[in-house]
Amino acid sequence: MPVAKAVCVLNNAPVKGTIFFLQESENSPVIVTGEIEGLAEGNHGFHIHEFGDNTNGCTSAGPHFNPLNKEHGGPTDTHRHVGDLGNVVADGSKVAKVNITDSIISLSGANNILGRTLVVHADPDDLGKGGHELSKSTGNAGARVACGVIGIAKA
Ligand SMILES: [Cu+2]
Ligand SMILES: [Zn+2]
Repeated sequence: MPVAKAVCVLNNAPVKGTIFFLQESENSPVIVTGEIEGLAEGNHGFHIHEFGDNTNGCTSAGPHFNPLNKEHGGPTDTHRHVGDLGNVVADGSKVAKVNITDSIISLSGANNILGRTLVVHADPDDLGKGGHELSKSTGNAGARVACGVIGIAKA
């Protein structure tokens, strides 16, 4: 597989941003970069959800992308959903700079995220460790404040 590139536009005022995905070859990690503005200062859950369906807003994206049927976790945990990318952190100017390298998501094969939805949440993802009834399914990250379908990027 040659270099694969994907892109996701988030646009749900005041939350706006563009996130890029780059994978050098089939078995390389995916490098996730970009910037999101309009977020309250602090941590915000950042996940790939199963469906690329926004017919009823971000709700239609369904649960976290979880082809291996595992419990929710943090990006470095063995037990995680494929879609679990942890948190992005917004600074005092409401901007989150994203720079994540992840070896579980892919732009091809069984863990392919193309055509699925990237979601940014209102609250921090507790990475499965918060002891809340939702910790092991969603990280208790709260409302979906912005989302977008991940598409093939122009080379
Ligand atoms: Cu999510
Ligand atoms: Zn999850």
